Amino acid sequence: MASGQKPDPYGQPLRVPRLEKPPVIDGDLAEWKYLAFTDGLWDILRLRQTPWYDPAINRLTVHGAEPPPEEDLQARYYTAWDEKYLYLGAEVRDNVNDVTDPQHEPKRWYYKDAICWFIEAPRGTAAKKFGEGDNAFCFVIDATRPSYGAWWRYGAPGKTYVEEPLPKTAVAYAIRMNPWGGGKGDFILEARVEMAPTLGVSSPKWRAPRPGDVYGLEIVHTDPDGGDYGGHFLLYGRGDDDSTWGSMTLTGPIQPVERKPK
Ligand SMILES: [Ca+2]
Ligand SMILES: [Ca+2]
Ligand SMILES: [Ca+2]
Repeated sequence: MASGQKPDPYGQPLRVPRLEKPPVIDGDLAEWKYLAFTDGLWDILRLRQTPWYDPAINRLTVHGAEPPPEEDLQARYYTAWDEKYLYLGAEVRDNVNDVTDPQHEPKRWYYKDAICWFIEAPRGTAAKKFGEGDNAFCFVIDATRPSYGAWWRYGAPGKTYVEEPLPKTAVAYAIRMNPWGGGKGDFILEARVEMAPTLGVSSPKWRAPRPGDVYGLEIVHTDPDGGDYGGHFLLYGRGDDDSTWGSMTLTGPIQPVERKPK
């Protein structure tokens, strides 16, 4: 553990590589997915085996005729960085795209299909809930790209739970629906978020990123599929308390997995 930081709650450091070439944000992850941090395919059955799993939070919902749980939601998530940006991606199979919310408010991404990266930068000493240094970068999987489609929840010195759209100049994202032709709820999300105008606003302790810097990371993926509040995957964390978030280390570039000739 680096000094002056909360311990890694799971003893499982998440090593997030730097990209040498900036991706094109077009809804196709091919140019960087093998150079990013990913730990493969997630579904509810795998989540159930993790140390942060809580059946009251990590769950899927049934609204009548539903496919088996592994077909309700399965996803691969990708995370990387460079000098200026965090790069965030996901390839998802979802049985229903649901972005309507009976009590819609712009900040209610969690009542819609959405993927959020919760980032604490730098990883601090005290447990907080969206205080200084805590950020959530949230993408509603609505192909019409509404004004609340890219959302930023954050804390700052003296402020908690600030809710606003990600500044337009700080974010680029693309959503491609039904990318494999196998399901209308399936999608690819590709995004980049500029760090200085987001992480730099949230904490005066943030500095331009370097290999070895440690951030907190949790990924939250909501999947209501009809009705109000619904399915919810949490990776590397147990909710808004940043002491439950995984420990993410920025590393130098990696090479794709090599497949050996026979
Ligand atoms: Ca791309
Ligand atoms: Ca689903
Ligand atoms: Ca869904």
